[in-house]
Amino acid sequence: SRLCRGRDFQIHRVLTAFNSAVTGEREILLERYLEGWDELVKFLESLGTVIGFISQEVKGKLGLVRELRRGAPATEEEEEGGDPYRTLRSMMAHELRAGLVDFRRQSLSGCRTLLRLHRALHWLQLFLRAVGRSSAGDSMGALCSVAYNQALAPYHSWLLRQAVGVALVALPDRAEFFRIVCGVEEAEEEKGEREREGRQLLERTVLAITRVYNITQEAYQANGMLDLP
Ligand code: 1Q0
Repeated sequence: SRLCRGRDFQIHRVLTAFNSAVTGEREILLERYLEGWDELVKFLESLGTVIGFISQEVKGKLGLVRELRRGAPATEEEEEGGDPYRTLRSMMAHELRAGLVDFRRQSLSGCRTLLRLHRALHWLQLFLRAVGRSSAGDSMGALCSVAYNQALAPYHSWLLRQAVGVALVALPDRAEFFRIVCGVEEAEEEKGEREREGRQLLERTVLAITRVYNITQEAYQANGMLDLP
């Protein structure tokens, strides 16, 4: 039912995960990064079957990175740090060293897989920022597709772009969106206050996501991996 939508989703868990994903040395801790996505998947799953192919896609990518992580023994050079998939940079170094990154063909590397999530995070950053600045009556579908066209559509086939267009009808409206962000059913007279809190939470989440996005972007750029097939 509509009231149950997003019940398990907690935006503050997204905020905590992405905030704690960044270390003092501007490293991205992969497990925290993936946990941020786990929480976003809960939101997606609450939107129902039309969106199902999107949450399946995200879960598939998350599962793949975790599988690589479980299967990767640290080489001698890496021994000290232990887990080569601990941070984004260590994953990149490890996969480059092990010859797992294919620059010409599609592969199953963590680098190319996480790049897909990274581009999706760009979409999310643009979308949530637009939601935070929206006013009553604005269409979430419209905000969503503006962000999609900018951040993700350039990487998607024509067919997929049509499917995404269809999926957008499953988006909650603005009021419900803020209800999900705030986590509780509000009384009519508390709506203004709730929305103010919701906006603040959104703003902080956008900041956390932006920081993670920028650091990740730098790492991909530094390794010439922004176009990995
Ligand atoms: C709010 C939900 C609307 C989401 C609309 C955004 C469009 C997403 C399009 C996803 C298409 C998935 C189908 C598969 C695509 C792959 O071909 C593609 C490339 O991978 P590959 O292996 O073929 O090279 N994969 C991707 O591009 C990954 C894309 C994943 C998109 C995930 C976006 C979902 C974000 C969800 C978080 C929503 C939470 C918002 C609310 C939080 C605050 C209340």
